[in-house]
Amino acid sequence: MTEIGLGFGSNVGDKIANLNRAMERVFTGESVHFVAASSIWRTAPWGYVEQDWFANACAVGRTDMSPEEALAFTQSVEEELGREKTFRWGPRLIDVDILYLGDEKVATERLIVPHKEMFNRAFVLAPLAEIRPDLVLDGVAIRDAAAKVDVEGFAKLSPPWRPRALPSQ
Ligand code: PH2
Ligand code: MG
Ligand code: MG
Repeated sequence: MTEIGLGFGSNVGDKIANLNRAMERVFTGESVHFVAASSIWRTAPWGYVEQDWFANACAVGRTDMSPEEALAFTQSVEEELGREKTFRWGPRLIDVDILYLGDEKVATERLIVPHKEMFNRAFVLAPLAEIRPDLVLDGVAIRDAAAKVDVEGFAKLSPPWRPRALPSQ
């Protein structure tokens, strides 16, 4: 099994509930075993700024999925939650992005791993630095990358998602 890092975002509807539902869906079942989740953050919209603020979180788990399988899986979670197509960087009910998958390097039309833009995105780096500060991707530690980005308007909104306790026997 290798570690998978995932980024979650939502700026439509009940944003916090959407992130919690997505993490529930990702970590229930055999595909990805839960390791850790960040707090849920309020973040300023990036890219296309004329839209509502986002709720963002990151989580890590362990998986045997290939990059392509992981992409199909994250897309199925987005579909199940009711994501509809908008435009690039536009409003979305749920976005589940693969940030990294072990030390896999993928660059196809459909998928780039590690996530190409994550080092420019405070809404990924701030939550990821809570749970994986020492992780080094492309030669840069997440802690150092997170220290350099602008987190103006960011705030922690909600504690980390966690798996339900198993019912006691
Ligand atoms: N996602 C985008 C575009 N802009 N801004 C924030 N703050 N958070 C996001 O998750 C986000 C964004 C497209 O994926
Ligand atoms: Mg996406
Ligand atoms: Mg995204």
